[in-house]
Amino acid sequence: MKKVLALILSLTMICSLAACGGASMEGETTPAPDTETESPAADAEDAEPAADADAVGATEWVWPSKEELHVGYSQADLASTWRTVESEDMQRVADERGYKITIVNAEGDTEQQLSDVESLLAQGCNVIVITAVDGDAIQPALDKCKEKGVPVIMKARGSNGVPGVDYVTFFSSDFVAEGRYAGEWIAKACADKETIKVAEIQGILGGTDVRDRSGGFHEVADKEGNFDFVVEQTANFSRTEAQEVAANVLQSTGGEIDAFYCHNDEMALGVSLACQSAGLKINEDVYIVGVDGMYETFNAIKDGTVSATITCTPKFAEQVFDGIEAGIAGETLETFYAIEDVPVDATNVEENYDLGF
Ligand code: GYE
Repeated sequence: MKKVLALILSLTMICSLAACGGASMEGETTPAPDTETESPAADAEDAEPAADADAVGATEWVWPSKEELHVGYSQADLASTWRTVESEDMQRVADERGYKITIVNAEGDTEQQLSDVESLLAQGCNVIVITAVDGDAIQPALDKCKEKGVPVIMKARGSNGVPGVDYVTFFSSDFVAEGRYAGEWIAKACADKETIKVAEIQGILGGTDVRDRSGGFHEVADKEGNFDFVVEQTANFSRTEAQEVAANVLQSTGGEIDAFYCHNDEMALGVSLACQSAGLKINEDVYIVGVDGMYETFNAIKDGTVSATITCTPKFAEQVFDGIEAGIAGETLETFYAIEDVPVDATNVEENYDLGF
């Protein structure tokens, strides 16, 4: 019970990395673990926002009353456990707090997502939450909401637009930090190697998660100076695709890979199968690092078939609804609320097991 409580508390610890002392949702925030990071995008090479709200002029958002609140949630896809849990969590919290919510699924299609947002507006949704398929392609949908002053909250896959202007705020893990954690874990595990041969298996291209998980990882690689990227390829967050990609990489390199960095756990589990079929011993011949913290991955870490993962919980609808309620109450929201992540490997999997999903 204590553990469960600790988990709930740790998941409730969110913070604006930009200004922990500034306007905030009362009682909900705590200092960020990495205060050097200003936004999830700030440290990725190409992630600088084009402008900021002060320069462009902040949008006047029209918040509904609590009684009239009708949230429209545009989910990017439901292709993974992560996304399914994310949507269920949004529905659950809306139900528990007695708010109306309409959830739509773009099935990974950017055009579909634009018409999804239009249809949510047409149905009278007065706060829109978006998990963007693509950080650029979502812009016309943001413009539609802006025209009406309908507040938009980005969730888990962001927008490349300007916070405060194109959308109100972004609730998410800090994907740059996740990439850094993965890079640091691999650098440490391979400390005895002159050159570290790395395969980076990426998620669905176009998402800010992929851009920043890659950006943070490459930041560490550049600093270390001995990462040799044998392959950088997408497997679309899919276990079966990752298994195929890894099988090909292992074949073409004769198994000469020191570490696979996978942008999610599904892919790490697929890569693990490919490595096992190729007769490689995980944690001896090759390291496999994922991101997400699925129970299945935690179990694989215990079995020694995955080396490590960085947690990235899909369950933070509570914080998103706290943000909506704060907006309704007239509070000024920060432009980014980070959900904390933890690197997990065989040394700390037991104590962090409850973070799984
Ligand atoms: O890591 C992955 C999912 O955007 C944070 O998308 C999310 C990622 C998550 O499909 O498993």
